[in-house]
Amino acid sequence: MNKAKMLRELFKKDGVIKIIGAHDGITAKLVELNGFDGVWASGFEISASHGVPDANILTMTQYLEATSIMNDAVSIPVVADCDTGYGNSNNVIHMVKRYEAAGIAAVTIEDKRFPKVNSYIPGRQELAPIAEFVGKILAAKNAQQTKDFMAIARIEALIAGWGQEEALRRAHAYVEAGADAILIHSKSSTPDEIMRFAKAWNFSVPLVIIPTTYPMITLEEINKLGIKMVIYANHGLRASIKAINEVLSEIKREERLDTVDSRIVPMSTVFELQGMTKMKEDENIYLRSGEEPIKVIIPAAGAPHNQESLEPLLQDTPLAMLDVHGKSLLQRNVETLNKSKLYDISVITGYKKDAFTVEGVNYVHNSKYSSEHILRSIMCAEDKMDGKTLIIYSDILFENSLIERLRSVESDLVIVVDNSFSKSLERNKKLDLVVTREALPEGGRILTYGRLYTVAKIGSTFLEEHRGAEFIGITMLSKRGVEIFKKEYHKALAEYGNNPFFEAGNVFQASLTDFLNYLIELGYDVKALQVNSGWMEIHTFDNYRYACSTAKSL
Ligand code: SPV
Ligand code: MG
Repeated sequence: MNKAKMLRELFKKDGVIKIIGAHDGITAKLVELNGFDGVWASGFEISASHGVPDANILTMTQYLEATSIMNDAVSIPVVADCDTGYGNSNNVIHMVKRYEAAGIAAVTIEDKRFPKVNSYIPGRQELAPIAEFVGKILAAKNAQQTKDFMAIARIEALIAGWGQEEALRRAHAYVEAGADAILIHSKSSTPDEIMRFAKAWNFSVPLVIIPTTYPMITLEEINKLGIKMVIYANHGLRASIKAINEVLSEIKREERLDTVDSRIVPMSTVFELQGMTKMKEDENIYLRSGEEPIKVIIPAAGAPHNQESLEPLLQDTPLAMLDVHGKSLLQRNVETLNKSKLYDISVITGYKKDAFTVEGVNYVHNSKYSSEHILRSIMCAEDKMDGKTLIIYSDILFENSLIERLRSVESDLVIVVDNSFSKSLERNKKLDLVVTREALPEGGRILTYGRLYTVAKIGSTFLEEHRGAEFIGITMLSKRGVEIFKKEYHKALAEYGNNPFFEAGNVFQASLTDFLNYLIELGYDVKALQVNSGWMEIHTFDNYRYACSTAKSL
């Protein structure tokens, strides 16, 4: 339904139509979100938002542009304050064509002389002769192209001090000329003169009021007077000026930002109002590049476990949210992934889930994190795995060069391994060891040319002399790899259930490495990409200190 029709329907329904002033897209959205029936595209607000008086200083095009921005931002009707119609009847004809074409539901024109001045400004409030204004209404009604578009005639006789009789005389003439509603304006500090006018009103044409100076009038009283529409003209603008002023003066005074935090909305609220969520959804569908999209899953659910020296730091914080020189581990990894244009990142939370504050990722909660392990956490994001997927442990830091190397790999199931781990062993940690069928090149300097090695076995309990490398916690699954992963996972669940599953007590407690072993035993080809730098784990306090000092020196 077009918006003019929507407004007409509102006029047909019982009760008072409530519209409120706005001047830009975001205030218009707030009007809609707060449940008002429509937006009042206030000339006073639009002028003020340009920093100029409400006295036809702006041109019609400027008012129309602001009004269209509001109209485009909302799905409710917009009633445009068109002052005197921006000139004589010729200007009114042009104005109606332009506003109607822009999808505005209704225009109001007031019976003052162009250029007008805001009704609350004492002094010059010059009324147009009745005949002149009747001509404008005729011009407006004749210019409109669709039947539902409304022209509301605004009477300024009470504002100009010409009294009730003149107001009623004008109102009758404007109804005769075809006005769709009569806006009777008053600057009295009580509703008395409006009440008198409304009580004397015996036409079926609806009445509209703007109770700015008699704010004590209730909606119920308005309804009882038979007034059909109320315009709360400018409260949004005035609220925002007060709020902005207070916050700005405090920032100036305090010379810092955090003291005003509780009085401002988070950025996320602005993003939401701007329609960022919808834009992101659209991007997922329409924004395409030649590259295959890659999903990222970061299981970060686990509570501290076997990390004695770090545990005091992990009382209230999951490891992924540990601060590494001013940014959490997760924030750093998300930025690294973003650098490689990977934005579809799902983080599985569990332990201390409320501590996860990194923005720009999807959070999926594994409520059974205390009895389940990484494999189950990964599968909490199963529905996200619908194409090439990277699984990255949350307790490592890595450079995006690793991601770039993985991106060019053509295999279905690939893990990243490092065999420069004699130092890691000294770090007293249970490693995920990897044995490859072919020997990995050894030494500090290696050239692999992206060669992949076949994984024979992976786990932490087999003999060290068999070890070839260490799994660093990054796995890449191709689209087919994802299909294999999901299919075999469900089979494993069905077949093993609560029975021992490789090095784990059962499938629920299985690590990713148990599952990779399972895939290898089933005959799938799991490949290893060898690296010997560009990452580090955070398992001990020493690791953590090293990570902080590295981050500091960057
Ligand atoms: C406006 O909001 O611009 C109005 C209402 O026209 S008033 O300020 O009361 O004139
Ligand atoms: Mg106005």
